Amino acid sequence: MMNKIELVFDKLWQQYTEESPEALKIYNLFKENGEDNIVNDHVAFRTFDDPRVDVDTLGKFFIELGYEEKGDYHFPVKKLYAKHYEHKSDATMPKVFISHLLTKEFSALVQEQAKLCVDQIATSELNSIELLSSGVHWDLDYDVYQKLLAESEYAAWMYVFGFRANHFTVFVNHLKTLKSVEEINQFLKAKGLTLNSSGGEIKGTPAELLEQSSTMANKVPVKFRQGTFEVLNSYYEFARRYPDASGKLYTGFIAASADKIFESTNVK
Ligand code: OOG
Ligand code: NI
Repeated sequence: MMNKIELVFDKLWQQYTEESPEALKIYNLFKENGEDNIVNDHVAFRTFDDPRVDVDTLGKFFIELGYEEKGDYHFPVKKLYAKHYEHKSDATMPKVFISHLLTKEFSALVQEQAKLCVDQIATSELNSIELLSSGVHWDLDYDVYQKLLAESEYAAWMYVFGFRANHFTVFVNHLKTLKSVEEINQFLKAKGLTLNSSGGEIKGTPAELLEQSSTMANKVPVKFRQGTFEVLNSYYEFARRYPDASGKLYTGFIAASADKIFESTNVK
């Protein structure tokens, strides 16, 4: 029997793998390679800074499930802010990384669009954890998408995909056959997959206690008012953690690395 939290993550995983089939393909490649215990390091969400849906508002759903706030992160160039959450007592539960777009630092168009999007969400949906996998609540317009894209890749992604897990992350420490991020990267490239190479294929170092890599998001067809267009959807991430001086595995995130991981959904 799955508990409440497991049910929430299971639903998010089903949605993620349906909407991002490449993640499921990689998961299955790992299984075929002998990995029978693929553990998630973290699950990431994106949102707008509108107080009805911002980081703290989504974070509250996890706090109600026994999570607590741990670290926060600033991304001044991308104009994003994020927090990470960890389960208070069950270390096997994935960490949660939630970021939001600082809409006020963008044009009136971005601010108005973000507000229009959130205005479409019913109050009952705003108050339910189901919001996390509720997708878009608004009609998609390709011109709006392109205008948002011109200002922020993140804003455009959020407009097209809305509320869902942006990505799941394999916890490399728990793998048996692929023991390092480097080995995973070689494995994926040999299978013809494309990695995010912004800032190098491996983000972070053992000295920083966290190494990460990710695939580039793959394109999926999306229906807009004007017709169907291909849009970059989502990626899969791999994280290896190292123990700190006290011997405890580092559980935080590195803003400089995360900054590059965000670019896994970049069009350009
Ligand atoms: C999140 C990017 C950052 C990490 O693990 O550093 C991240 C996103 O693309 O929404 O996931
Ligand atoms: Ni991540």
